[in-house]
Amino acid sequence: MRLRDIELRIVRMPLRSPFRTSFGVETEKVALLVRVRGDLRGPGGDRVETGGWGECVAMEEPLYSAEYVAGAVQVTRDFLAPRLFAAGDAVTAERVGPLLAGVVGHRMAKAAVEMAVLDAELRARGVPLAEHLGAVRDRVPSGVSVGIQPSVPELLDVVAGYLDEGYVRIKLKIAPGWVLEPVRAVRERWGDDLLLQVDANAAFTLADAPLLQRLDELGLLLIEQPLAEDDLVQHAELARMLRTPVCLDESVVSARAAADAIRLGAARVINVKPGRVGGYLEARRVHDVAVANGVAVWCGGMLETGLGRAANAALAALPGFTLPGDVSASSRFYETDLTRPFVLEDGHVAVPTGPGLGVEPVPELLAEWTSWRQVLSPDGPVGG
Ligand code: NPQ
Ligand code: MG
Repeated sequence: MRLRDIELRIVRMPLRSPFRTSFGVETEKVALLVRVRGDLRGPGGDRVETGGWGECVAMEEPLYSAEYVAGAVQVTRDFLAPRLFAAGDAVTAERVGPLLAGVVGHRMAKAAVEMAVLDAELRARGVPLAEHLGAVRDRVPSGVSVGIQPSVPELLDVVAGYLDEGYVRIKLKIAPGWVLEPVRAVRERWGDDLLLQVDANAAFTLADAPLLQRLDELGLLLIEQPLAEDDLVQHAELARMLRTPVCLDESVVSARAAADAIRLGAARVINVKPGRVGGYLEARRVHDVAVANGVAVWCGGMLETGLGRAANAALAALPGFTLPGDVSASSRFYETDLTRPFVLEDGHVAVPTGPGLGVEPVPELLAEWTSWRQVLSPDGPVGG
């Protein structure tokens, strides 16, 4: 396709309740949305106009990863968009990665642009994203990520609420000082059949191995990202000291990183987040590498709006996604979602069936929640 313009929007959405992790507390979701418009040659040779949506999962501050919203805006405006406009007619979702490869890193920014181009192409062709990616399911089992709570009784109340709603798997956020007591309390209250796992968001070091070994008796599905993002070798060392499978999130920034982690013995499970690895096409390659090595994957979450949630549901429907992911209902984080809401039905989220993402922002909500916008064109920024 040929891109006519790229609109960037920062939207701010209230969270239903604060979400505390080992790296901070979030009370509001800030998302950078990318809207591309352009045209492509239709089946009859005529030019067909199309448009697509992308969502950048970078947070406002660089606490989970090095990327952050203002940086993503700047790199998109100054380095990514110009490369795509310069490619003229030759822009396809498959080509976005190669066209942007000269820019080092900034995977979340690149992922959002690729997602928008992919959505635009698929909408023009009438193909759902799930079908394009190779999905084999029409709904995906839904897990929920539970933030660090002020006390164990409050944690038990929050978990009870999610189980009543039907979530099929519970993930507890852990941090120094919030490990054994909360996890043991949840295990004792609901018994051995509860699918339970923990996520440390890189809060520990190898010196904490004796503490983490005590989780072994609690029958967890996995422990996610116990050590630092760039600590693959130490993750491998820790994995040898634990019976609980080590799952990597932050460390897996590409299919190559996934292959390295598997080879080193640093990951028996991988959390796939499309933004973190540079897009849905690279996410599928992470899936393929894992499947080829007998490693289970599941789809992570970044508090996406309905746009990213739709795409994550499509990805999670691929055959190698054998563990329930963090693709929750919209109501997990939002009173009102930007798109039609994703709901929990029998513990599952339905994979959208419409062309492309299969969902779009509700215009009034998009207008209400947009705090900043700028339109980029081949001649440079327009207004803003
Ligand atoms: C994780 N997500 O798996 C992340 C971390 C995370 C669902 O646990 C705003 C935007 C706040 C993205 C907080 C879940 C966030 C965020 C935590 C991502 O590690
Ligand atoms: Mg994580």
